Amino acid sequence: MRLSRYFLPVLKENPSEAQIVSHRLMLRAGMIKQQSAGIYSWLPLGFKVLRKIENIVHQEQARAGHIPMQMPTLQSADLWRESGRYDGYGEEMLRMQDRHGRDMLFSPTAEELFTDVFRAHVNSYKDLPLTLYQIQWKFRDEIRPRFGVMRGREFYMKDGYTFDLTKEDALHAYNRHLVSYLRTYERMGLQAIPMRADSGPIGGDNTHEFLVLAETGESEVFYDREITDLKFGDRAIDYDNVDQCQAVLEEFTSRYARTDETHDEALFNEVPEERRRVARGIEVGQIFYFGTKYSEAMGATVQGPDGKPGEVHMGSHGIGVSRLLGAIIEASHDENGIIWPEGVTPFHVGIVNLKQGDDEADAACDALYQSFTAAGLEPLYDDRKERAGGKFATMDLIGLPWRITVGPRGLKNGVVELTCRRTGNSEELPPEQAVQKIIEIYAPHRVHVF
Ligand code: P5A
Repeated sequence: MRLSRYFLPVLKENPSEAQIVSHRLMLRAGMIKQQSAGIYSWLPLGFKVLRKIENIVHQEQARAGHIPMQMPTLQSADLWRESGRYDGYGEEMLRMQDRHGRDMLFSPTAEELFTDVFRAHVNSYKDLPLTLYQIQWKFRDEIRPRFGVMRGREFYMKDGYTFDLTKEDALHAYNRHLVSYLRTYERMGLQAIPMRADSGPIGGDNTHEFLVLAETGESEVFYDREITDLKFGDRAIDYDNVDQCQAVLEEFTSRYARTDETHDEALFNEVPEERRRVARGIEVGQIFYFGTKYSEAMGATVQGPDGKPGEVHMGSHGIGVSRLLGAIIEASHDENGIIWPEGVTPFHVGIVNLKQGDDEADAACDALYQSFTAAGLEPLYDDRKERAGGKFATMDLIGLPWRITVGPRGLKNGVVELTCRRTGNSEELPPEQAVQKIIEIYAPHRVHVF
């Protein structure tokens, strides 16, 4: 993309309504525009990162054997009356009526809808286990929407639903989700710690939240510092292997880590004092096992091996896809702007032409642009007739991890400058070598687009 032709409405001034750095930077970098409280338009740069995050989620779900589909955002209230949640859900549910006076709602979550599809089409235990999921807009009429996309009213969520014949199988599905989520967040450059939590209106006793440590997080968290040394890394996991998934669960959840909702001071005090940490965290996901709560209320059964109707054990598993943009920026920025991890960056590399209009500089930038495009990478080429300082400031603000600076002086010596956004380190090297280096850096981050 050439910046002169892109739509990147960056703001020079700090927007006064933004209280935290991620919200401020998303507005300044022209990623989102507020339309009403907690409701945002996703401008091209923000939309691009949202898609990158979404694609990583899809890819890791596919690896775990989970099946994507799409549900409507508007639902009939009758389904929620069946589960008993219509009256109980409260003010957060946006309710409306259609022209016939029928009660409708904008989905805040979709346990009822998935259970309805299941009961309509799945009859036999032979069709289990089954995990269906979607990535779809949700609406919760939060009393205090704030911090930009962190606590929106309309937000984008991955929500998955597991259907199993026994509690044991359902707990394997739970573990499988935990493992796949660890991997998902790490690919986005995040450390998200699974913590024992409270299940709220979703229900059930088994639940973990995934928290990214950040001073601006809304949850208070208590944990054993040793947890932060754990890395999922590039392990090969067979997601159908019960023991393997169980082992990862135990590794990542055996140390003390709880949100304030479930915090137990006496248990916490058993952790050696020098390892005890009290901090704040951003909840980027939550997994639940709630047994037969919805299947029973809504009459979803399958025929068991003995020919009799058998119960269906369920869980649901969520990732805050739009919230993740805020969480990533909170975890990765400096005073000049965002620093995108390679896995989610909107463009792979920025090209800054120091002397637009100079034949040699223009030709060198065009050649770099072609090389990246041919290699399947997306460069953002700042081809505007602007002073260098302004171009650097824009690149730093929007946070591309790598920048190539091209100017007549370097070209005389056959070199361009390659700069790392995170460290600020630069090196001079021939253009072909710069291209090669960038290609290698991104090799582990290629995202197959669904
Ligand atoms: C799990 C999937 C559920 O709704 N039902 C389907 C279960 N869980 S949850 O914890 O309530 O939500 C899942 C994740 O969505 C994000 N989230 C939000 N993001 C932005 N703005 C909001 N108002 C908001 N509410 C929830 C969180 O990341 C949460 O973990």
